[in-house]
Amino acid sequence: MTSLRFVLGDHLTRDLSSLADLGRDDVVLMVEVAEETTYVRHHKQKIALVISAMRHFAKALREEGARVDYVELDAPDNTGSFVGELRRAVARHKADRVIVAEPGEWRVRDALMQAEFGAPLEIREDDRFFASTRRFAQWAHGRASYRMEFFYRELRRAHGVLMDGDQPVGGRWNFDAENRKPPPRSFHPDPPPRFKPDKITRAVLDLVGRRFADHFGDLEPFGWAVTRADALVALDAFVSGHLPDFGDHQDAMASGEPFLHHATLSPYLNLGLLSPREVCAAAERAYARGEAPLNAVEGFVRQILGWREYMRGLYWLKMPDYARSNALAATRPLPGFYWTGETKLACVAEVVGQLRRHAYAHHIQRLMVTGNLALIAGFAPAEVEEWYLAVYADAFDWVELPNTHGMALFADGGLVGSKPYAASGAYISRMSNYCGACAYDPKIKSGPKACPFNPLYWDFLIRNRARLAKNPRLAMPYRTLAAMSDDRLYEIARDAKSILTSEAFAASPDY
Ligand code: FAD
Ligand code: DLZ
Ligand code: SF4
Repeated sequence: MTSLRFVLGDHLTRDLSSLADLGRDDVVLMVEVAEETTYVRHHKQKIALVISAMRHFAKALREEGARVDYVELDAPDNTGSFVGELRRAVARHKADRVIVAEPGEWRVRDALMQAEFGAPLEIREDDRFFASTRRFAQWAHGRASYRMEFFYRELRRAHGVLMDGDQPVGGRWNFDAENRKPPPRSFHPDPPPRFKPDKITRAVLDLVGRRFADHFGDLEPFGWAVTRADALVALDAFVSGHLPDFGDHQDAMASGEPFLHHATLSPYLNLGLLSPREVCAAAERAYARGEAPLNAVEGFVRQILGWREYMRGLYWLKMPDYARSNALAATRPLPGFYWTGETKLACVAEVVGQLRRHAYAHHIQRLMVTGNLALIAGFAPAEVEEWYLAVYADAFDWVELPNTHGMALFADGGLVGSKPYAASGAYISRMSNYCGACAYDPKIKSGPKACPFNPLYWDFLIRNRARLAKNPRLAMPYRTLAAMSDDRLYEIARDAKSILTSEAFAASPDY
């Protein structure tokens, strides 16, 4: 009996369910395929990260004695798709079954389930998460709304994370209110560790440079960890160097400082090089030893045990219809500057420039700069989502989609968030130092010098009045709007129209 253990590029974990009972006659199949590298035009560093991590994982399996069949992108007979490569491999090894852990994307799971390979397919639960998709569905069943906070509390209780008996450590579940401080005047935390490319990574960098030269972003310098050992070094560096300060300035942004006290561990978690359990356990240990305060540790655990699990549960509960919803009927094409970074909006230029260099931006940059602009300007969700999926090293559909579609764009009509994260320039000005170097002024409300976020914010509320005015969390801005003079309303409409129809906001034909 030979079973083919199919390991996907984001399943790089030795204790994966599909590898748990790996037998001597079994073959582990890993494939680099054109379809995955080009279904969106991924950042060059993301392709290099995934492929190099795959090659290192295959090497580690071989060193352990496993039979590994690894198909490289340039292999002459490579069919370019998961289904094509599975068919070839079943025939090559005369396999009598194929075993795979649940793919992370609906697209891939659907393709595998629809296809014939010449052997039956067994899909096993991806048990690297705290909660199975079934558990989330049970929790969601019969609820009128799915609030992350309640799912998070349930998981903390179930897994005993930051618990004191049946009560939360410190007597509170949530320390968010302490985690919203603006950036201090001088804010230059150490950047995360970078790892020198070895021979395997160098070969991958050559491959990516050759085949994906027209994709977004700089390929080098490339400093991501591509092995579990190096990802563990990154985890240690975060826990000792940044976790203590993680909470206080979690929402702050600073020019020239992409990482601040954020973990930059999401690519490693999403690829499987680190497990969410070990990352949360490391944070809890730091708290127990008195090395990090509770607001920081709870804030960090909330991101992983809370948001990450919740987003995955919601994705699998609602797909595939979820991706097609467009609750605010947003249809404008994405402007070319999301790709080029060439814009007078200093905050957007900063984030896109940083993405080009690092394939990384932190949560508030994603939500309140590029996400907020896309929301209030009304860019089409599918185009915005393609952008987020392409430009981030950590982007995989199951986590990118609910964050973009739900949290940032409110395209799901309020499943993820109870109100849209729409904000004027005042928010960005308070939480960053970007505005000082901008051609616009966040304090000016109308006219050519006004920060574009200002008229667009009010125009968004006016455009969506019928959909949003009854939302109790938006009562205050709608009251402000109701008290505005006709002249002020005219200015808002005039300025928003002039921004949205300007050449600067046109879609780029190159993308
Ligand atoms: P930290 O701020 O240090 O947080 C620690 C960890 O918590 C992260 O590594 C991540 O695993 C987890 N986490 C934090 N927030 C979230 C969240 N909202 N959802 C899921 N996990 C979370 N995250 C991705 O992993 N992939 C994506 O493609 C992705 N796309 C996003 C798109 C938008 C529009 C928004 C608003 C958020 C998106 N996020 C995504 C969530 C979050 O921004 C990133 O996980 C985080 O910025 C990664 O950087 P970090 O490791 O430094 O995170
Ligand atoms: C993102 C990605 C890329 C760029 N390339 C590959 C690949 O060549 N082979 C592979 O197995 N996986 C790759 N991936 C990750 C897949 O897209 C990911 O496994 C699916 O999105 C399912 O979650
Ligand atoms: Fe961004 Fe407006 Fe500030 Fe310029 S003034 S950096 S556009 S928020």
